[in-house]
Amino acid sequence: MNINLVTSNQGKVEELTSILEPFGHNASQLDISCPEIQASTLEEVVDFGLEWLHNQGTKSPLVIDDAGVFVDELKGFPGVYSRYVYDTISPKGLLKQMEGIENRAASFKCVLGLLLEDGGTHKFVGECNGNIIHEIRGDGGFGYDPIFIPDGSDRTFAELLPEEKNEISHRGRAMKNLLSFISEKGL
Ligand code: ITT
Repeated sequence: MNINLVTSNQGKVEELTSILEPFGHNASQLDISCPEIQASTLEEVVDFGLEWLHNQGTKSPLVIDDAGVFVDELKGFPGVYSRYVYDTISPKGLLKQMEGIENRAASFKCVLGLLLEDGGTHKFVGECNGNIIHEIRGDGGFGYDPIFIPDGSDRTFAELLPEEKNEISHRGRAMKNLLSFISEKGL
């Protein structure tokens, strides 16, 4: 299948492409920023984005990806505001907000939205639990990767090889669900 990845985020494009290609799918980026509504869940953002793209007549099949990091002690913040927090205070600023917080538990969540040529829409979710560390570590990945250690690892997402991150990440897990769906449907 030829899939359009509708995102402005290069890090997402690299990860999604490297997961799709071994399964024989071609992926190309459509650098369109969907208007993002103020919503309390990633799912609502994805539903709105899919409807908007469908109404615009954007070439399908296409995939959108909304993701964020949810810190337990901050009641899930930055969560749906992850992009805004990244652009304003950056991961360093988030570490500053977390000074003195002992419970560092956090999770990444990714919701993928799929719009098919017949107008059908589907969502796929993946999560990854772990901890926010106290400093920036590693050069790989993007976004908050240098401050997050997934459960079961002693390295941050930014210290893992891309294929190691994909194996356990929120996005990798959501993509596994999407790939099972398209293979079951014979797409
Ligand atoms: P698009 O909406 O154009 O796809 P975006 O960067 O605005 O790109 P999001 O709204 O999903 O994407 O923003 C979520 C932010 O969370 C993103 O900018 C990153 O800083 C961060 N993020 C998302 N996935 C991540 C990952 O796998 N590792 C680290 N940080 C991630």
